[in-house]
Amino acid sequence: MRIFLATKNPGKREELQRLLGPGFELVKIDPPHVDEGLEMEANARKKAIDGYKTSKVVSIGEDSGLFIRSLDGRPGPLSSRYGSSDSERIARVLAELKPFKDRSAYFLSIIALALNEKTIKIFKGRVDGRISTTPLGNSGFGYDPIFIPDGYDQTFGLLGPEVKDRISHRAMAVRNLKDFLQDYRGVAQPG
Ligand code: ITT
Repeated sequence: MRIFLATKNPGKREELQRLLGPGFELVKIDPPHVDEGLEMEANARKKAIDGYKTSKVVSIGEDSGLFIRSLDGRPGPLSSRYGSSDSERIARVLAELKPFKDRSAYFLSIIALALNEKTIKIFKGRVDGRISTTPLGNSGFGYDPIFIPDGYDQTFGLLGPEVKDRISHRAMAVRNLKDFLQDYRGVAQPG
């Protein structure tokens, strides 16, 4: 099954393709400029609908972010805009978090699936953890070098895709999406 994905983030595309597996061909298109606000579900919807309008094929959009308790949920919906590069964003988070003892945080992923311009389904996933004191590991993207998921003592950057693809926010959202698509395909293409 071919699905279009409107994203400018290659790390996100790579992960989504891996998680969807070989039964799905994820075609990346550059999103027309989407004005992202603080409402993550609305952002995901906009990206999915833009993808559908461009491709006229079932499309997904994802909005995700890192929420840190001691920073009142920042960077949250602003995760991709918290600095001009991953290393700048990581440095800012570590600097802001320095005075705090509580380093707990979670990643949230919201995937919107546009079956057409009007029919949009939403799938969510979350993984809890904490922020490390220094960046470690190069695997993944974004804040992976500073996020230690609950139950582990290493960052996603060190744990790599085998672990991340089992427990991440995106893995959880994609599992729900795949369940839906399997049923949807069964109904749309009987036999
Ligand atoms: P598109 O909107 O074009 O898809 P984006 O990178 O701007 O790409 P978001 O608006 O959803 O995507 O921002 C998500 C940001 O949250 C992302 O850029 C990372 O900084 C961070 N993030 C999300 N999921 C992550 C993950 O699995 N590992 C590390 N960082 C993640």
